[in-house]
Amino acid sequence: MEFPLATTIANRVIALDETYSTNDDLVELASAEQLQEFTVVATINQTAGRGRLGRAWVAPSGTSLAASVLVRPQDASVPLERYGWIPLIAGLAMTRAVRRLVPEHRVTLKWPNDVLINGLKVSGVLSELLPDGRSVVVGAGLNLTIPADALPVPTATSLALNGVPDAAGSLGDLALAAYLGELRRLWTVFTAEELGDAGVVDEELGNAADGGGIRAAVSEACSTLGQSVRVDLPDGTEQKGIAMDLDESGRLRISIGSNGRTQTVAAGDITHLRYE
Ligand code: BT5
Repeated sequence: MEFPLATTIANRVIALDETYSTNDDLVELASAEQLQEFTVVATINQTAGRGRLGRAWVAPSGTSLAASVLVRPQDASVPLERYGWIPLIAGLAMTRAVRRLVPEHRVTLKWPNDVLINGLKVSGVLSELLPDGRSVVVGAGLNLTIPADALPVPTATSLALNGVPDAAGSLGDLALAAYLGELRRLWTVFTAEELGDAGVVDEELGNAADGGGIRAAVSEACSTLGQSVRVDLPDGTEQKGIAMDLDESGRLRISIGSNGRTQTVAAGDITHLRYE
């Protein structure tokens, strides 16, 4: 499918009829040629989508948007320790885009990268740093029209299942345009925060020079905070506690037990324990 609306927001949209993984495509392209920031690879037929930690992102052909966006944090002097915000910013952009499409439902961000409608996953984000260390490919999957009997896992949902019509097959373009619009806006604020640029004022996020705008906005959308959670850590161990807040790098701080001990988690899988 073509993405005429999204093309007005990105610097370039490479629309593919079908591909294995839009992240792989963009990583390969960006390694081969000099691409502008906000170059996008998008399709609604992704056949070998990747999730985090070697997992798969699965959707029947033509029912889910896969989009990867190139950003260059280093061009804006974003230090490496702040790169943790990038998937969170993408998740927040998707949360806002989905909220606009389903205003009557509860849309939240589950740390670090899932967008949930009423607790069910409609979108996931996978960010990958390019070998040059300068660029990041931010990939997002968004379930558009997957019917109930074709959901890949029982914890998934789609926009259509929440009442969003796919008028003339344009939902993918509409959703991508909404997402890219939010992502560009948040990116401008994020990079201005890094530069301490007092000239950038966002109507919702306030003055970038005050700092904390992105952290406050992500925290507001993040339904993990305040919850009793179990964290499955990449080393195979687990930790239970209360998710308290996000630190200056976007890591999740968890309070454990009653003696005020905290643990900071940079990567891991969170289970909101009330869903168990
Ligand atoms: C993610 O990983 O959620 C990141 C998914 C990123 C996909 C995009 S699509 C464009 C770009 N190109 C790629 O190749 N990837 C990116 P993770 O947090 O690891 O979640 C994966 C888990 O979500 C799976 O193990 C399933 O349990 C579940 N899952 C798989 N497909 C799903 C779907 N369509 N909807 C909801 N949940 C799904």
